[in-house]
Amino acid sequence: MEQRKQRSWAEPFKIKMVELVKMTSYEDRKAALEAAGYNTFLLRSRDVYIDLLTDSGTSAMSDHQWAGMMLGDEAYAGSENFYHLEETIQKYYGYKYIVPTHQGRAAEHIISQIMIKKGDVIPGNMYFTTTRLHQELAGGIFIDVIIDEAHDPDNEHPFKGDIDLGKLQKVVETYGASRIPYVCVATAVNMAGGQPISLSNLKAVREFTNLHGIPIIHDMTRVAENAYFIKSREPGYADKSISDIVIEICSLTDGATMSAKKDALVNIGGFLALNDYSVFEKARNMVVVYEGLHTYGGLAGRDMEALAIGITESVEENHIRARVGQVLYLGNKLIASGIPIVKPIGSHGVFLNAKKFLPHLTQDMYPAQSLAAAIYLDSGVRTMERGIVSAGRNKETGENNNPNLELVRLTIPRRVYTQAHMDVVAESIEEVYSNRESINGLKMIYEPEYLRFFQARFEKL
Ligand code: PM9
Repeated sequence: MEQRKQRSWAEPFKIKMVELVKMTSYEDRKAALEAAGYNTFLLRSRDVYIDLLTDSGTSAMSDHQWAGMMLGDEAYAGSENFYHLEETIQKYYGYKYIVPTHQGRAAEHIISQIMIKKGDVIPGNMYFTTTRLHQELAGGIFIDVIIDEAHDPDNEHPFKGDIDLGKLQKVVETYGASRIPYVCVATAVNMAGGQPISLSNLKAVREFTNLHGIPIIHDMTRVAENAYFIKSREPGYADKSISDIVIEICSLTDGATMSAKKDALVNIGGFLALNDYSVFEKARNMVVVYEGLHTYGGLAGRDMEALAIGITESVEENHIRARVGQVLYLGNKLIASGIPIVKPIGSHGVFLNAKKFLPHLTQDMYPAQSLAAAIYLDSGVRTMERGIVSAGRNKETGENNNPNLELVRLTIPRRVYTQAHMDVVAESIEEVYSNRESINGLKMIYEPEYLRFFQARFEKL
């Protein structure tokens, strides 16, 4: 039989409206960076050329989603869009009860306050900044039970989001099941580099937690992207649809927090999804204190409509293949140029290994923060630090957490940039890499109490 040549792929959409971007001069960028205290979160977006800060709330909505915005039912109570959203979440994710929230951290706040009491411990597959903070604010302590491979940027384990059952067992033995309100399982583990958890591991975690009567709360922010990796890497799933894999993942958990600003293709939105009616009842009561009535939870009716449509689009095979495909395209380009990145390439961005990129800087010189600043200075490409600054301080000792992963995240917004943009980004990283010895470290001169990476300021050493 004739062997068919591997064909090129293209973005599975046509562009109907464009937003012009501005190119800036080196002098403009130097001034903007100084004014921002070398923190890319403090740059104004008008000073940014290609914005790879985050994939959160930065997606381009489809024409269907925009049409849905016109169907907004802005009734204070009982909005039609809430019921559409509820049905969609039940259909695509399988959870029974839904509490809408304005974004993911609001759902994390509610579930943490309801389920965690002082002295509890919450095992999870690597920390996430806002998730851990809400667990701590509720009196709990997060314990990392991800497999060791996840902390090694060069380890090519296909499922670096997996939980180490030995570590989980040890947490149960040390603290007792009664002090573990739930295990927090993230799909497409963000801080590990967008690394997936396998279904076989999740099933084993489910069996183990069932034995001890411990619930699983799923951070499902990037569940469809995780499903893509299961389909392409896990034996037995190649012929399953993304939608079926997503449902299977969710069915192994008891509830979920969702930042819909990622997978679900909206600019704002989130929810808490639960199967336990008594927890749902408490959450539905709490949402009216912090967010808004339980049928809008801090969202406009039109936002809920766009979200319901976004969920259906997020599990379409063509969409998810191209979405993750674009990340792989950029990652493979950088690997070909010898740039040190986290491997395997993850779901929502390419993560530069700043320790290897800038071996002359020690971690207390903030190599990832310095590298993100240097990339911006070179080309106006905005990226994000995911290292010692993001890791914050130990809740008990006040000491800096020193994560093994000192990374710069090149996060790809969904349906926003083309492959040509990726080529420009790769060229900038290559240029910065060739001049890497000239990059100096930074000193932190302002540190806010919570989530310091958002607002900290730095000075050149
Ligand atoms: N993630 C991100 O850029 C935005 C805030 S941190 C820079 O990656 C997970 C896995 C996330 C996440 C946000 C949240 C919080 C929870 N879990 O930002 O509150 O990646 O909607 O969600 C960001 P919200």
